[in-house]
Amino acid sequence: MRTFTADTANPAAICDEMLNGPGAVRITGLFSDAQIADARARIMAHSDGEGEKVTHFQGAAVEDGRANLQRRVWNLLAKGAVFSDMATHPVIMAVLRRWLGSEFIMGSIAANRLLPGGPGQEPHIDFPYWDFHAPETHPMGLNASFPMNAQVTVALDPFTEESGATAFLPGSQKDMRYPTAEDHDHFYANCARMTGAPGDTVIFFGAAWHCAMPNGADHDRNAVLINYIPKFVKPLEDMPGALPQAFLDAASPEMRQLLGFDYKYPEILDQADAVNAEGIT
Ligand SMILES: O=C(O)CCC(=O)C(=O)O
Ligand SMILES: [Fe+2]
Repeated sequence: MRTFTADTANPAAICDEMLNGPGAVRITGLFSDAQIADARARIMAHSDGEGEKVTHFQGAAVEDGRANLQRRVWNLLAKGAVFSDMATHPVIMAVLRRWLGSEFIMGSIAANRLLPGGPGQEPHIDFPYWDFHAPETHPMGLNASFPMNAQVTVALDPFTEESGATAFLPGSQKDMRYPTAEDHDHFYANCARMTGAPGDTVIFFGAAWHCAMPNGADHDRNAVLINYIPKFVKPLEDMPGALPQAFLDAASPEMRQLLGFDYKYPEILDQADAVNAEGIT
């Protein structure tokens, strides 16, 4: 996995790594220590104080009663301005404009906190491919020749092999397939790890097989996970529905784009202005 800095984060080079290379890159130096500390404190407080939340790819942990050692905090935009700053970071936006088209949107922004002793996840691919274990529910021929997903992971604690840094199988994004149980041995034997220091950021194509790994360290392993999708894909989280009106009213142009406000469909066309609304003339 190549490492870029805020200064060297060339969108074309990064997109080539994501599509044709391992599928993931690391970018260092995007966030200040104060931003990371602020984000971490908010996530710790929300995941201490709230009851269990919906989770995914955790079937085995639910069965053995350890699901509560991996905690989700959803709808992060409502939980601190620092999360809006992360989601709209100009270096990330520049990469994603090239990757998903200039009018891309955000599908979800959540935290994943792995407590010490916390379990890993099942190897998987991410939304909107996350139910591709039932490929017949998707269009025939769906493949990874073009992206409909980008994942951004911001590490808020040391991401080490011991603490459960995300594992991924380099190159697996090229073969659009949900990993089966028979694939797991190959995955664990050949995976790379998204290790890094607090503040390091990984951008990856969520069609690559990946998962959180068990946390064997003595500290929590927190991360902000952001899902981005093209403008025409239905988002995972209903963010406009979950955010206060004051947040929506004050949203920056970048945030309005991420919330889908620049792409108005579906619309009741019977009630739309009687104009020619699409076409080149
Ligand atoms: O927290 C991690 O390391 C990965 C989480 C993940 O892949 C997911 O929840 O989809
Ligand atoms: Fe994932």
